[in-house]
Amino acid sequence: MKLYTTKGSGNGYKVALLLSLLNKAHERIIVDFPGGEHKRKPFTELNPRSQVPVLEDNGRVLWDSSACLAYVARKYGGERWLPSDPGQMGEVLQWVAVALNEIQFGLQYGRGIAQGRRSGSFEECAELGRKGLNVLEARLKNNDWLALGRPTIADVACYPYTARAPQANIALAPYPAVVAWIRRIETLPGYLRLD
Ligand SMILES: N[C@@H](CCC(=O)N[C@@H](CS)C(=O)NCC(=O)O)C(=O)O
Repeated sequence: MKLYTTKGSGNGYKVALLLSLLNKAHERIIVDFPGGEHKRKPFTELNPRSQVPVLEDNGRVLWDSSACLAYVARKYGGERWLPSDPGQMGEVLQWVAVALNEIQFGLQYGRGIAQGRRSGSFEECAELGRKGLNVLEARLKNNDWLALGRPTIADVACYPYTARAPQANIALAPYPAVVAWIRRIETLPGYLRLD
């Protein structure tokens, strides 16, 4: 299995984290972003969106971290990380939706602006990011995990850019349940360090 990612990509990291939690060997290929490798062939033939992560497994190519997480969880994780029961699957995926909305367009994009890699309104991103953090905090106040009372791809998807919120100049101190959840994820067997 090959995971195409780049240095510092939280989305690539999510997939690497799940593979590590599952103790699943894979080859990590670093795409040269400064050199623009993701914007030209052959990479654009793997992902027409010119983004990492991309996963290649047994001749199948998948792009977008959520699709990669769902694939790895179902193919190699049994019922544990993304169950096949429709209600349980829905419960997990609603949190993956938070990762793809408030966390990506709020915390991830806000971090990009704060670090000078992206243009746009930092305040608008920060506002959206805080909205996401409030939703996580409300859930995690009374629950150790985002869904099903155990770690699932919901936690994996939401973790990296939430943990990196301080790098986006968004303090986590007002969200103590989120901070405790971050520490909980970091003690899972097979946890892969986030840079
Ligand atoms: N929704 C996508 C977002 C992927 C994404 O934003 N990837 C970034 C790296 S973390 C990227 O490749 N950016 C390059 C670009 O958009 O040109 C996912 O979850 O995979």
